[in-house]
Amino acid sequence: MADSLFYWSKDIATMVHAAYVSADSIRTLFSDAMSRMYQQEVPQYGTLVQLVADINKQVLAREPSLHQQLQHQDELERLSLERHGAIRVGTAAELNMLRRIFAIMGMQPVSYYDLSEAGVPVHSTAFRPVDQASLQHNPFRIFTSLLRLELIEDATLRQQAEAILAQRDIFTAQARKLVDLAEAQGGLTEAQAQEFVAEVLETFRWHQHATVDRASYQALQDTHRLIADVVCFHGPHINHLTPRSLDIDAVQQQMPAAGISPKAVIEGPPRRRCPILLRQTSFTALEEAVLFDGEQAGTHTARFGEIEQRGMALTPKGRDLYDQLLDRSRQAPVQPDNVRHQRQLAEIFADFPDDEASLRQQQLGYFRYELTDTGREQTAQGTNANNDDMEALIEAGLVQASPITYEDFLPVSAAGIFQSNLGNAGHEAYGQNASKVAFEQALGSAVIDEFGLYADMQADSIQAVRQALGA
Ligand code: OOG
Ligand code: NI
Repeated sequence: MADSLFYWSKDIATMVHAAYVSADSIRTLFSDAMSRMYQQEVPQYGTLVQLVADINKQVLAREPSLHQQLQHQDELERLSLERHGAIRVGTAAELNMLRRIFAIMGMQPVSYYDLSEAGVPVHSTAFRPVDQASLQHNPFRIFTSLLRLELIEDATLRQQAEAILAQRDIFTAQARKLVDLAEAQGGLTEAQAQEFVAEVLETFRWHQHATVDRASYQALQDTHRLIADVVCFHGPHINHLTPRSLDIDAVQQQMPAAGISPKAVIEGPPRRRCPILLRQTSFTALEEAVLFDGEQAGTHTARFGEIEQRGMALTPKGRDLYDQLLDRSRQAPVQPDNVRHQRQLAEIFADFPDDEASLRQQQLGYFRYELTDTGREQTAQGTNANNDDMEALIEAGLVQASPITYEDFLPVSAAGIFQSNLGNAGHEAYGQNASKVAFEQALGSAVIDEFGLYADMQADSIQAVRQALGA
């Protein structure tokens, strides 16, 4: 009740100030600016974007039905644009401020990911739009990781890292002012939004100057390469951006010819008739010139490019099955290349139903239900279908169901992406270390449960169908 009152009053505030731009359009300003900056900073990423766009075009040309479907969903224009990026921060205060910044862009923290189990000393969330209209408008999200200094065993090094982090402010003074302003007045005007995005962009920019001397960098680097990346720079440089591919296998295969070196395998489920969850691949991080204290020249490896292909969101039951099969595949022999890895994966995933009817009837995936043209005609004529069983209505041709797209991330895949960029200097698991409570404390709010979001979307669509049918 208190919550709904709060939102209600905020809505009113935004209505009164019609001069404020929507959070959705601020997010688009931001994702466009990030894309421009990153292509400039990492030219190889620009090459990847071009390759993805070319292959997307080929796929659309050879699959007219997909072309039509994407056109119907208004997806063509944004097709090859970024879907997500990632950053890593060092302190609770940094994470907390990011939450406030992303909220202004309509991005909420969804899900908790523990990567310590995979030997990466971070835990993470994804800031993303949560409602259908905003996702449709621009689904851009940021996978955000918080370094867990408590996992550094060497106490001296841990204190040193803490001290270095305590000295930096990754936000500009003006960005802080504009966040306060946006919160106080309930929005930003067009000019304020432009300035806000320009100021926030500074946080994600690459800094060639490290904050430490070479020896300190090396000591942190030797503990874990990720720790050096988070601790030794002025800000949490965006470490990758990720456009959407319609044929990730083709991009993986064609990367070398475009002069890009892909990671060994595509993460996630295999190629399927009914795609599920998320498939990802990336090019390995580049070695870039940096200057340590005293202008000592050196290099640092952090930034890369990634692509993703999304499928349907799975229910907890579907996700359990996915996790089981993925586990089985991780126990199988490591394959020497992606083609053989994918073949093995496909064999193991033969146990995962691959037609929409089974996925629906076994409640493995989430679907959006709507009336068919026939269904709409019948309701227009006032015929009440006195059946509210969706499967029966589908059978009768009155209702159709389409998969709800998965908008989140996969911890095992994320760990695979991290690790492909940590070179040989991987780290063993930190043991069972998930600490959602500590993460939420740092964040300053709870993370939203992803399953709840999909379940609500499905339930809302069913409710709308029932209402239309007068059931
Ligand atoms: C984040 C890696 C995870 C994804 O797409 O799963 C990620 C990072 O390297 O900081 O972005
Ligand atoms: Ni990513």
